Amino acid sequence: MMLRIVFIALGLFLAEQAHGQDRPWSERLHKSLLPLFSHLEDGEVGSWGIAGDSVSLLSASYNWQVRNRLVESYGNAGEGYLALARFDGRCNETDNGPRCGLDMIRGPGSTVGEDTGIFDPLGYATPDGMWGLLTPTPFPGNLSALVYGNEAIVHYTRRVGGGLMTVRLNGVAVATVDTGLTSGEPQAGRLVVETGVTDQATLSTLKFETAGPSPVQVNAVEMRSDLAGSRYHRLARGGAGAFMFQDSMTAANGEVLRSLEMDLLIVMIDASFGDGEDPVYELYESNLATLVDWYMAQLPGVPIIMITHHPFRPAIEAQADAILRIARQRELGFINLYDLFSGHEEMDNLGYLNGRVHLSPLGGQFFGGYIHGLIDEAGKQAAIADQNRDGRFDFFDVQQFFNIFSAGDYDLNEDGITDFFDVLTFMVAWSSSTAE
Ligand SMILES: [Ca+2]
Ligand SMILES: [Ca+2]
Repeated sequence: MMLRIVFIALGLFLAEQAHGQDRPWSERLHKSLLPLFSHLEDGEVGSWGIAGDSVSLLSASYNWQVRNRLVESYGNAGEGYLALARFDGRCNETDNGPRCGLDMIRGPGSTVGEDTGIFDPLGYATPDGMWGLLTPTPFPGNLSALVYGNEAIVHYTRRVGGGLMTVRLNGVAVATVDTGLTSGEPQAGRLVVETGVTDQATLSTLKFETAGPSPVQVNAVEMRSDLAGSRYHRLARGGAGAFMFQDSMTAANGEVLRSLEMDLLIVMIDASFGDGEDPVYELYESNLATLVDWYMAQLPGVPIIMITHHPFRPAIEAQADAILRIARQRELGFINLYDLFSGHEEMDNLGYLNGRVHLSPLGGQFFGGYIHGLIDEAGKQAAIADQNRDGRFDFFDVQQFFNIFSAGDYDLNEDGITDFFDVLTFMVAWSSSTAE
């Protein structure tokens, strides 16, 4: 009886926290974060990605800050999926990531795709429109990538006209791959290379070479470690809007995305070409809904959190409303960055912007810290609430908690003793998780 009263009181307390404004700060985060944080809290690999635009691409931005904080808390399970396209692997003092991984040495006969703008035909075969291409003349085309991790997964495209490729690890040939198909649409190819490295500080060199008269398309390297912790996949493309991303809706890209074994996909995509006229962007909502429905169909069981942009231009407000509607209709997670500031001027005065749109390193710190704070709190609560790890929050979790608690030692709040505050920690987590 006593417990029931406490639960009801907690429910009322939490209801009081609901926001007065039209757009909430966030919604359904607990449910969305349960798979990721169950894995992280249980000492396993938590794999997650962000499908975004330039705000989720650049080195100074929020995404690397979220990645850094999760790695700091839970460990580094590898640097994840990173395209070979125009990325110089910078990691100086003002850049947050992605460490120095995937620095490229481009040999003769190598071309890489743009990291911004409309997807080109080679880019249709990748989730972010980015690619590398090796052509056999005038020399055997080659390109090297410096990678971290004990496992490097080479993502390439199999297509009609694709040629043979030799893959070298630190100079030694480890595989020859046939990237050709006799007919049909391009397919996803995936080669797993064990690097022999056991830490996350040693770089290995992967070299891709044409081994015949035909070109080879290599798109990205996915870096994995066998350590527990966070593994972040960058799936963003500069300037790409909801309509432009629809070029990535292919069977091959669905396969690539599934192979990343994500526990969470974050979607944060602006309006751009094909979404209508600025500032109305009348096609944005339906285009984004189409894309999100495709992600949901391709990634069954993978939660999605939709995030609005910071208010760098007036059109972001209508987008924030559209994103909220899409998230609610599909019971997805939602985070609202739009209402944090009054607009460009306020953020600029705080030093959070780098030009008109993008985040400065300070802005990256702020927004990364803010998003991490939200997901860390909700994710940890979700992992506590789902005591029996069946992916649901219900009374069986309460039962499980009290079974373990009454057996004597259950220091949930990690203060060294088992007492009523551990009960409270559980109840707050459970109430917050079930309240969504
Ligand atoms: Ca449960
Ligand atoms: Ca305790």
